Amino acid sequence: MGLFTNRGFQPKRPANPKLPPGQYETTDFPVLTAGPTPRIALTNWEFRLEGLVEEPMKWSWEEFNKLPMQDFNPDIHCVTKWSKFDTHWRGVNVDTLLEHVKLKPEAQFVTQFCYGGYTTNLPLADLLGGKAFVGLQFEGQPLAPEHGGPARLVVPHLYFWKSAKWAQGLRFTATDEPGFWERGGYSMYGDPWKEQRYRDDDDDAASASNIRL
Ligand SMILES: Nc1nc2c(c(=O)[nH]1)N[C@H]1C(S)=C(S)[C@@H](COP(=O)(O)O)O[C@H]1N2
Ligand SMILES: [Mo]
Repeated sequence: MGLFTNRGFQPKRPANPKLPPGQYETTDFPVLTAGPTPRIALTNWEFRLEGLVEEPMKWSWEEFNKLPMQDFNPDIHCVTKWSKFDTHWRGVNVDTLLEHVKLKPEAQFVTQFCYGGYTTNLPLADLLGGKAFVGLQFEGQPLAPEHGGPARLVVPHLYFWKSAKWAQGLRFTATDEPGFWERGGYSMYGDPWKEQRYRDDDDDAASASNIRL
């Protein structure tokens, strides 16, 4: 060892500021699905807003495709620890969908529900303000069935299990109702930057108060 060699002063590769704690970057797009991939005929497809709304709303595939669409280029973070940067999506902002219903004041949480039966929950605020969208295209192509096509939620600021594939609609609720993985012990909120993978990682009161297993 030379006089000036000291392991403690080795220059360290700076952490990637886009990478949440405990994650690694991948360029693949892994498929994570609990169960078989549902096949949905576009003629039967619909997307619904229901629960605590004055009048429920639904769109056929044709109607949904006439809604204003935008491009979104989020980084996505899976709880199984892969993160994928700069993905390219086209879809409908959830704010745009909500222009078509009047929410009841008690509506504070949302359950995303799906063809195939998967559900996932989150606070209403996490779908608002341009933070979430229903994706119809990925990298310039119609969204592949294994990734949730024809349409899926994308809520990139939360772990990716909070982004329901084969989306069928949003149900507005007064309390935070655990969905599929949440009933199995995963976080009610799932903030990758706070590494909220499991229920035990959740902030205290906010997420614990309304749990109904
Ligand atoms: N309907 C449905 N949506 C789902 C899932 C699922 O099993 N069914 N898995 C979730 C999980 S755990 C993850 S990590 C992402 C994976 O999306 P991908 O397969 O497109 O990577 O979808 C989420 N949405
Ligand atoms: Mo996941």
